[in-house]
Amino acid sequence: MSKPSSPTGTSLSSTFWFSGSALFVVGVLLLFGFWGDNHTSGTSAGAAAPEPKNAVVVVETDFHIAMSQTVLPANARISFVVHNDGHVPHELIIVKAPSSGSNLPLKRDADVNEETPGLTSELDTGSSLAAGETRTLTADIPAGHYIAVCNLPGHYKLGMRVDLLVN
Ligand SMILES: [Cu+2]
Repeated sequence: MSKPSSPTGTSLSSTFWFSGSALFVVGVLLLFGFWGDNHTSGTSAGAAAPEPKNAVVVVETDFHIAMSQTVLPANARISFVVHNDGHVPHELIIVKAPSSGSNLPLKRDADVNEETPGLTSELDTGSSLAAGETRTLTADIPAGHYIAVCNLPGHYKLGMRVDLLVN
């Protein structure tokens, strides 16, 4: 009992975590804002309305996934800015699943079985992100219920899953 998990310690660390994530979100939004300015100034026609820029910030830690939005627009081009803020590699997949994210079918090594019929993958980082790495992926997702998962061995069961509603 030398290291009690005091409520003070918990709230302190989550305060740090939130401020770190908030800074990262602000940085990404600035990045997208600047990019948008440069992009629109390049078009001299001026008639075309700028497309809405849907940027979803995904911050992965050991072992949690935080997303800036969990309700997403259907059939819209969405940029997922995935950042690994943990100390070990993480990946991200988004699969369509009929039910809640906590009971996906697993393989023997506790990975989500991505071959399960009905678990259509809409996004996949392909390889894992190293600690500190950021990767941007775009997807155009049909309406439905989805689950974002880090599917490295055991990470799903450790809590790296988020339910998403696309509508
Ligand atoms: Cu992971």
